[in-house]
Amino acid sequence: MGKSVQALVAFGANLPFEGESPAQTILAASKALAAEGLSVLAFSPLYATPCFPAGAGPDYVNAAAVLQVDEQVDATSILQRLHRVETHFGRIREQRWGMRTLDLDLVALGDSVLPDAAVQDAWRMLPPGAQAKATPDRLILPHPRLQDRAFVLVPLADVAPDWVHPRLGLTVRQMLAALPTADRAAVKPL
Ligand code: PH2
Ligand code: MG
Ligand code: MG
Repeated sequence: MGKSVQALVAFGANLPFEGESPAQTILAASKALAAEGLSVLAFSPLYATPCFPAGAGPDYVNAAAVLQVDEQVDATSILQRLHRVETHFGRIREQRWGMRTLDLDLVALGDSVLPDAAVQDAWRMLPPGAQAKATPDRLILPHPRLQDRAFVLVPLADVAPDWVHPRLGLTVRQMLAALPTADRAAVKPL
């Protein structure tokens, strides 16, 4: 393997799958990544988090991982592998922000900005009202909502506190500190 980069992956689940709890599914999924050629460098503790948007379903279990991937491997290929693992753990409907047995989100790949800075900026700065309506039809990296979500940043701070957002110039630790205290406090170790 040549040079490698770190992929940051957010794990989420709020429905049981074949009798397994969301927490069990997330732990099993973290082990299943190896079969897709994705090696896990660090895996966070599990957290219980309130569903976003509030009232849209059961509370979630969330976690985060740092994967080591060869720099030759492109983001689309990583995404396909993550989707295969989701399918393996019963992910069926793709209703946006809907309930799910397993959600694996590629939130960042090294310091890549995809498809380009202007498009990442536009999606990141979308006003809240528009966020609920518009869905990007291609992969945007870093994930446009990364900086807003305590359920992503709290676990990410356990495994990649010093990763720097390539557009904001802020570390995970700094983005987390910028969130409302109540958002952070609502993310509880499981
Ligand atoms: N994922 C969503 C929608 N809402 N809420 C929490 N707490 N955690 C999630 O991972 C999550 C969510 C869409 O992927
Ligand atoms: Mg998600
Ligand atoms: Mg997803």
